[in-house]
Amino acid sequence: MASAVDSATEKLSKLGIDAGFASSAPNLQRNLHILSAEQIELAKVLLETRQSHLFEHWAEPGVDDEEKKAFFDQVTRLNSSYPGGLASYIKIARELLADSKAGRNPFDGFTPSVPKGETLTFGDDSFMSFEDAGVKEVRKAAFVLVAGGLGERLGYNGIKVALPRETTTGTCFLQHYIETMLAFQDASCKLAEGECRAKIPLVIMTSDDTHSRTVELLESNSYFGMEPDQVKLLKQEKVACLDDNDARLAVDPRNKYRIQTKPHGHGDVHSLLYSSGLLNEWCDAGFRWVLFFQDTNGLLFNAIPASLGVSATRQYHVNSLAVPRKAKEAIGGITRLTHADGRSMVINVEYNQLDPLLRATGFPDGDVNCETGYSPFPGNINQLILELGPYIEELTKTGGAIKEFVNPKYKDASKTSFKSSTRLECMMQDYPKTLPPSARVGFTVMEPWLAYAPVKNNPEDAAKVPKGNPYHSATSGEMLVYRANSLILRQAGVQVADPVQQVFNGQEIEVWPRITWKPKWATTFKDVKSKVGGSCLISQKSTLVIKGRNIFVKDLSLDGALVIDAADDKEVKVEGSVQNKGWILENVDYKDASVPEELRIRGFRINKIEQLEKN
Ligand code: UGB
Repeated sequence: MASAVDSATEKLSKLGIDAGFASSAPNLQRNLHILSAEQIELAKVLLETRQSHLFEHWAEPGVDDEEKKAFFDQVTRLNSSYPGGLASYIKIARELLADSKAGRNPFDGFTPSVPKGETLTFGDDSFMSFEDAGVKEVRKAAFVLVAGGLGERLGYNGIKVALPRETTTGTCFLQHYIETMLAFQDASCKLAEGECRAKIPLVIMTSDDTHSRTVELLESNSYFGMEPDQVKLLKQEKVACLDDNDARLAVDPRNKYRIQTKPHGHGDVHSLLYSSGLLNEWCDAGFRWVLFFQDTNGLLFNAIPASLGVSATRQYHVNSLAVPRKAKEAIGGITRLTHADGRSMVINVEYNQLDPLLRATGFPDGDVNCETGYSPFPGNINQLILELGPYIEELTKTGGAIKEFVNPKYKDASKTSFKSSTRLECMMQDYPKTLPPSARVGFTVMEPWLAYAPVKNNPEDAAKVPKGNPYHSATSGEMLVYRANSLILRQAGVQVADPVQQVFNGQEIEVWPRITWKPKWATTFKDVKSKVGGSCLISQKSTLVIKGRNIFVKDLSLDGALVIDAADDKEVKVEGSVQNKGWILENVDYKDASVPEELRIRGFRINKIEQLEKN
């Protein structure tokens, strides 16, 4: 024992730490000699921040020593992955918890108003010229997918990016995203002067919940055609849970030698990008934009060329993509907030905060639709386009730290204890909160049918969505892809039949012809227009799958299923009349466990009865 005490005393004196520092935690004091110098320093941080309870149940030296070391491994990770370390996390938590207890509104002093942005109408001249500008720029863009969320609201057991975007071809979200980026890369390079070897980088932010399955999905599919070095994964760490208003770190109920942790939110993406060094690498390689997007919006890339064109033309440092929002829809509202002292910013107000903010600032009805049938505040779809230079400049000041919030569920009105532990959270769209007034912050509003079809709600919750509001379910996620493609073809002159109404998993929805195409066939409206012509007709029960690059559809009359594929260097003309029994949608119940989960959550599966397949 004497030698253990000597070894601890020696380490402490080397560290310049007073031997009495651990007297408030006798169980820790007895174990000091098994810890390394770094671990002792972290122990000191914990005691200084009043966390001695973490050691109350520590056993005598010799018992559970490996667990004690593992505890400090975890503390090391929690400390190094948070800007400013654990001491900073605990300090901020105390401040935010005190504000929350006092009922202080984070928007105190601010009045909301409806901001002005760029509103685009699909297919008109201005849309087309923004698309042209966007395609030129996109080879200078890096894409960042935040995919660390578990998708608790959806309740799906796999990772969300592996879900089929639509089940006609079974292409999963990640495949569709990557193939679209590769199509952008090709189209943009063709417009470059001289030789262009641009490779659009893709970063995927994962978490412990999604990391290994994302790696597996990429590796088992040869990165869906991207070069492996084009794709980088950055894993976010969870943050420590808090048990009370004094920010006492919560002991994990499953292991007394661990701190309980929970996700910190998608806002982590900024500090991870900053610390990875990628931003400077991109800057040195001539990249100009960073585009952020989420895991399951099958229509998001329809909006990218035109909105990137808006960013480039309007010289926006920040451009948030938005769609008209239905009151109470679970998407944030883009709002101008003006402070009594004159400060003003355009920022997302999250869906759970918009109604109370409006009620507190002279709008007694809160979050309601106006005469247009929509909320006057555009809905944030969380696709952000940031200009790289100003982004690096800002992160150099902040280290990528994003203003956090805390949302404790109190046991009662005294607000002294929580129902369960809480933690700090942050959102990527809060990035503009720290920007100086000179920053050019704008937003672009697109039509919802074109740009937004997220998969977030499980069938039961989707069926309860107020009538007229979007379901945000696997059912709507797929059906809206067919609707968007049908409407795009209609605008290009194809006679696409009207949809029929059908009910799947309790959700009444329009069923359009199941039309899909590979991104290499078309990523802009100009592409689509150049590849369809004459007098084409597609009936409601039809399925059309276009897989090749140079496929020209002319004078086609389709009533059934047609699948066309062609090598990239071949030109193919599709014309004439195709009629067959086609592919039929059959209802399945979401509770029917005999059906694979991916299908069950949609409420239908496709019975491929008869088709014409041309290769
Ligand atoms: N995500 C992470 O990568 N890490 C995390 O810790 C958490 C999430 P949700 P929600 O679509 O329009 C957002 O849970 O609550 C990823 C915006 O905040 O789907 O629906 C996750 O994998 C809201 O303003 O977010 O709200 C996913 O890709 C609104 O715009 C993404 O973050 C809404 O999305 C979003 O996670 C929207």
